[in-house]
Amino acid sequence: MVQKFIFGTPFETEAIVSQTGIVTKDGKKALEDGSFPYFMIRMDETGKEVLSFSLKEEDIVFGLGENVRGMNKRGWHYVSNCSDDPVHGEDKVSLYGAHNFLLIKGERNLGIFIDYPGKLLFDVGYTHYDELVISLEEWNFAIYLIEEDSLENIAKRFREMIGRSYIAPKWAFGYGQSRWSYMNEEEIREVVRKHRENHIPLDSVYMDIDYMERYKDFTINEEAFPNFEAFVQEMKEQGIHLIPIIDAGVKIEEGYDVYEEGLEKGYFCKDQNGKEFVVGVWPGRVHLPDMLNKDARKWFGQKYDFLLKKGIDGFWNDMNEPALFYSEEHLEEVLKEVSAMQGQNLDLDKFFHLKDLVLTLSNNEEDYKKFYHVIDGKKYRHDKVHNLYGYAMTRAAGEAFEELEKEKRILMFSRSSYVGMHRYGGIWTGDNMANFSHLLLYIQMMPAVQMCGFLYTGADLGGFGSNTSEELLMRFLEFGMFTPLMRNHAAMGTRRQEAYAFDRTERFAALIGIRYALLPYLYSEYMKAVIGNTAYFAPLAFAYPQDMRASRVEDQLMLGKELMLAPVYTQNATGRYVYLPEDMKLVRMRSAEEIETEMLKKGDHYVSCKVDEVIFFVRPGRMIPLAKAADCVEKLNEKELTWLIYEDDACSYDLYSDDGYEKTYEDTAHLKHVKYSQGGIYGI
Ligand code: MIG
Repeated sequence: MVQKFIFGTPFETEAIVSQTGIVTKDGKKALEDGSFPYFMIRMDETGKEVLSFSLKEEDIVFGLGENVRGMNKRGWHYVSNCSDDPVHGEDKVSLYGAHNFLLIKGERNLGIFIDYPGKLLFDVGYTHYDELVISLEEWNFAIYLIEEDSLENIAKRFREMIGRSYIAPKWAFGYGQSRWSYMNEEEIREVVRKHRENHIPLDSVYMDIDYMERYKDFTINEEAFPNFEAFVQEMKEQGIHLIPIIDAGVKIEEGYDVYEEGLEKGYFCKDQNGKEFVVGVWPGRVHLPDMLNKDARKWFGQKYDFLLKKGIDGFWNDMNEPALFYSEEHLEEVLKEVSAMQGQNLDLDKFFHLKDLVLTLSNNEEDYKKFYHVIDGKKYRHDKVHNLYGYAMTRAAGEAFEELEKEKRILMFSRSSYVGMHRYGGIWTGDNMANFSHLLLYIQMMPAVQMCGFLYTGADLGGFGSNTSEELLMRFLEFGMFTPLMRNHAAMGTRRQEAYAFDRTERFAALIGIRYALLPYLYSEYMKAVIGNTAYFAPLAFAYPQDMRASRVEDQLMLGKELMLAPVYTQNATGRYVYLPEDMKLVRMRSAEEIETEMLKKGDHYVSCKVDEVIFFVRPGRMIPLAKAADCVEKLNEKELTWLIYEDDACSYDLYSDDGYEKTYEDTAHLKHVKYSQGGIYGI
């Protein structure tokens, strides 16, 4: 059962696309007549009304998508406020996304979704351990309460409400190499050559901001890429897809068509006086396209055609929180104050004031209140709808692709997001660092992000913002090989971290080869999860709700109905403790061919896992297909599969397979029921 309570006049975010079967009530009235369940309204310390939910000692709170801390969000507070913050410490409260979905496992399970595009606080037992507090800037929102017979079914019901998740092309399940920045064709050629020479599988190379002419969207630096179209083609012939980045801001420059058109049509965000708002990002001064305005969105989406026409079939959308290095207005203020300090004796107070002052330049809250959107003829101040910007940018692209590429799937993922964007693209988890703790964060984030419909996801493997190590990259890959997006990405200036950059290149080749062996299974699970609104990754509580120990496990997760993963995420480990909620078969892979298995009993085990091995567990009655490793997805032989089977009793698997480009997703011909019994495989 789903109940929707409306308070005030909510902004239509289009997060929810199916209202079927949802009982809608007026929130205020429901409060008065006592039909608003679970929550109380109380005043907070500042005298503001907040929603309060009382938590029992044993309640677990899952959800909140892309966020810091564990799978169980209890004991910390989180603010939905899409932020460009590259330091994902435990002390943070906001990352790049706003995913206002909670899933409470308690005496009665409950799903909660708050549809509200502005800033929103979730205090999940942080101020008071027994209270969940939800606090909004304005009381214009809808709250959905979802009750079903299991956690799994609540999550499924929510996914039905928010609509089918974006479907990536199959090649985008191959391994991708990225680095900010590969400066020109030659560098990219070399990356590809080194992968191929070392038999490290590779399907894509990402192009960061340096492919553009001075960071201008929808341009190509012709010195670095003199014949871009031919280069795209050359790469295709080697099985490589080039994936350019697109930034939110449009450079202010006379003669630059995107700027001039946007200006002429009035498609950029304006200040309160109706003048185009100026902020600084990569290209220097830019305007922000009003992605929330239908016409502007359509216009911006069509711009991707510039690259589609050159043979490009994938993109990543960046800086769309939107990130602001500075606003012209505030920069002026700061510069004035700073120059007034010249020649002064800066004592402690003055010096720190100067330091703090400069820090107020980027992503300043006040700046987000200085520009406006025009949506269906009405003006909205940006901060009121802030969390929708990345969503709208990706929607611009997604809607354009449907029109421009009717037959073909286009890869698209974004940094910033809100629930609803999952229909147009996936997400990557932004600027992590090369820390073991960020590997754990990644493991913990995946089920939460996927509950919100973002199935095509992954983190920067190896870590983005600092120097990685051979060991850390291997461990990252050993979990990353299970995530739909598997991309190695690093920041400019960091140690090189391509799979051939370390001593044990053959071991990297073998590990990445395992991804390709697993690919028929992973792709099948992804497609079934998208079509059936089921979980690809899930916390153990979904599969073993009665097992309180399993429900509280923070470093293992379920993949489909078949596997449990228990990645190693600590330095110098040669194994780890694993909790098995039931008997399982341990699988240890050293390469696509070197596979070792062992039957293990329910309970605790110490399982060895060397730095260059991957382990996972198969559940009773289940089996999964394996292919041979290949250089790229196109070369994967999906006709000759072998099967990894739980044990010698009857096992079965529903295998989804299609050509990976077409859009006939729901054609039942793609699904085969495969059975194992008495030594034989049937149904394939
Ligand atoms: O301010 O384009 O998260 O993946 O490499 C940094 C350069 C801008 C942030 C993205 C990162 C990308 C980088 N971008």
